[in-house]
Amino acid sequence: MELKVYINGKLYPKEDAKISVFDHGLLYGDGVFEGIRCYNGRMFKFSEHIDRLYNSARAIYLEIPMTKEEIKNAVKDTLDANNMKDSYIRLVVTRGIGKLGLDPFNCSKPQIIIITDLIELYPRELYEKGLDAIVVPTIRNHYEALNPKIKSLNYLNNILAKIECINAGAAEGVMLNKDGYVAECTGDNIFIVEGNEILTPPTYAGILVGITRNVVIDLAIKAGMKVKEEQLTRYDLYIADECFLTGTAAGIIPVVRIDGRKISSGKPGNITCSLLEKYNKLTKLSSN
Ligand code: PXG
Repeated sequence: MELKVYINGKLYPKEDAKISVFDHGLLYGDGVFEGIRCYNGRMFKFSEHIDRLYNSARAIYLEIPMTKEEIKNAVKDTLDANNMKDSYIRLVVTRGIGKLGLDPFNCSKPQIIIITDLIELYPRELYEKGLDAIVVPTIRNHYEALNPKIKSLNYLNNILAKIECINAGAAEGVMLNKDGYVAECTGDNIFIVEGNEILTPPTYAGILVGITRNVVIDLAIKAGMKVKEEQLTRYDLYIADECFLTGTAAGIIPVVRIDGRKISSGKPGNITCSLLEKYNKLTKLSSN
């Protein structure tokens, strides 16, 4: 069956799902998005993703012409139309069609796009073996320039970092912030383990406040583990006992090497594996 894509209330076959070349989403990266998972017919942290979408939109002065409930129903209808139980959902809101020129106020109406497809960010075996990361030269956007809390269509900052890590032969790139502290990876948040403490950069480090990050913090606290949001340096990464990344597409993935230095024994750590197991259980049981 051919994939159907939702655009502004209608479903189109994949080949006919098109947006104008005058859409400011294309011309200027002017818009916002979410990546959401549906596991076995159950939406995972749906409200959290929808809330973040609306917050991103508000931050860029974009009014989404649908209620949160309407958007949720549109996502469910698109999944049904595609007969999909396990899916990666890409929900995009663009500024809409306008004239050439930056002015967003001449754009007619935001375009709402829902793609329900599959995504595999990292090969399966990396979940068992762990991945190699490097600290990339490109720093994360300054939060007073384009706040990383906004999940905008402007991903060049992260794409440049991705190019740098791929060129260096690494699977992921750790991005520092303007002060030289660890921020996050190109499409994932970062955690380290030191002794019995789990550490992750605070939101004021200038990061996307990942929904998976929040889920993992909750899981760890519930399991009686100690979690701290703390500014981290490259040194902290190098001497960590364990390291892992979190994100909607990746889930939890272990990191075993950073800038050529082995993390501990070079194998995924016990705390990482235990959190990964808890996370997998939770996604299997997830509901709204
Ligand atoms: N940081 C950045 C910069 C991200 O883009 C995360 C952290 C993790 O956030 P969540 O809420 O997913 O735990 C992200 C997530 C895509 C795609 O379509 C993008 C993300 C996740 C999945 C797919 O390219 N970004």
